[in-house]
Amino acid sequence: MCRSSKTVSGFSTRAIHFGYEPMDHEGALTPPLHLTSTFAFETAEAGGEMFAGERQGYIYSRISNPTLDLLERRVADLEGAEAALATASGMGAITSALWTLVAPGDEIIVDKTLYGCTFSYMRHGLAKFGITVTHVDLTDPANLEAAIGPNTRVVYFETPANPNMRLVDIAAIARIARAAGAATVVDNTYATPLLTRPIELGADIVVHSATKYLGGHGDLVAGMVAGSAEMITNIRTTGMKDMTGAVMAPFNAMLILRGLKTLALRMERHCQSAQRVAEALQRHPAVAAVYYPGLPGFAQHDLARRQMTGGFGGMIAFELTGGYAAGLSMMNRLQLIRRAVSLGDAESLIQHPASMTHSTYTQEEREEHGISEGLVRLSVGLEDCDDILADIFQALPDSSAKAA
Ligand code: 4LM
Repeated sequence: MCRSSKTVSGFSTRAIHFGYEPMDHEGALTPPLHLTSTFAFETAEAGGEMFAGERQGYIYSRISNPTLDLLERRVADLEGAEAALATASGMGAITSALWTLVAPGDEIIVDKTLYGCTFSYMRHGLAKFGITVTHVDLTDPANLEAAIGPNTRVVYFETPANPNMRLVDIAAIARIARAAGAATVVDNTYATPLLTRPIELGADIVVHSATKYLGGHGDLVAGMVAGSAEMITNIRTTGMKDMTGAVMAPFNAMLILRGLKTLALRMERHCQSAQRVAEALQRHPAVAAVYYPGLPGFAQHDLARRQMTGGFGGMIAFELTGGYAAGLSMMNRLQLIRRAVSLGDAESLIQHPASMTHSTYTQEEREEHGISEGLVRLSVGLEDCDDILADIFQALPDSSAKAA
């Protein structure tokens, strides 16, 4: 394993240098790509000792790989965690973690609003194996206090939540969960460790779709889990090695290491542009509601200021006065912003959750879980903000209002 580089402190400095010393690798500035499935043992005895956990070393890339190892240590450092695990996708991160943490008869309490496939995994996946999945509105910690019980093993949520931007108070929820002996698992995909570090606020595990901001360039699908060394070892050797097999390819690890180098720069720009776009949308007569944590009128703006210490993010949800039909025709008039799911890319992306990312909910479930049919989700990209605004304004029903 690579020896750590000199003591470094700033977020970007660590995102660029942490855990890698070029002089350990022929002076190569960029960490080598270990494109190998398996590793040779010096002797048969050495191989046996590695399998028995008596000797350090690489065995097989479904367990660990030097390129993934560097990414894992770097993400752990950025999240303020002891350890991390790279996975094939965000869903691979979520499923590997949860299959490890729960067993039949256990309960998992989840927030009302979740990414569509996470919701589907809870409702149709975990539930099928004798795990009780209870949806609780975690925006009010008192609801957790009332719902948590002796069988609750995990409390799981996203903040900001996909797609409606609801926030959950990580510190308050983690305190209640810990007192009841349950682990708090936070999906930090929207915020990234630059904006919010859940583990520092008391959460036990952080999961990511690294497909999004961590990779940042829309060229891969990947996930990460971060937490204590003990938990990550369990998730690696149980949930990932034996249950999901959701291992990240070394080439993707290399692309994410490249993406991380500009994470802070990119997030700063995403946040700045999203704030401007949210403010402009809010002033437009064709817009009925805008959900963005950086708006003073956002219902949980105070929590956002406390918890999203690095900025309010690049994601916006909004509804038009003309509802569903107006939202879809506005999307169809866009010329620069791409109609696509996913988020956190350089390109601005727009999608309609009810018919796309959250079509895994029935209409009744969406209603019950606060995902309105007319909601439109915008991932504000890295293009010039004036161009993003111009595209939105030419597409909105009443284009007489001026862009900011
Ligand atoms: C999307 N999202 O919303 P993989 N957690 C969150 C997510 O938004 C996603 C995942 C996990 C979208 C994908 C199409 C908060 C995904 C799952 O797609 O498995 O890397 O992540 O547009």
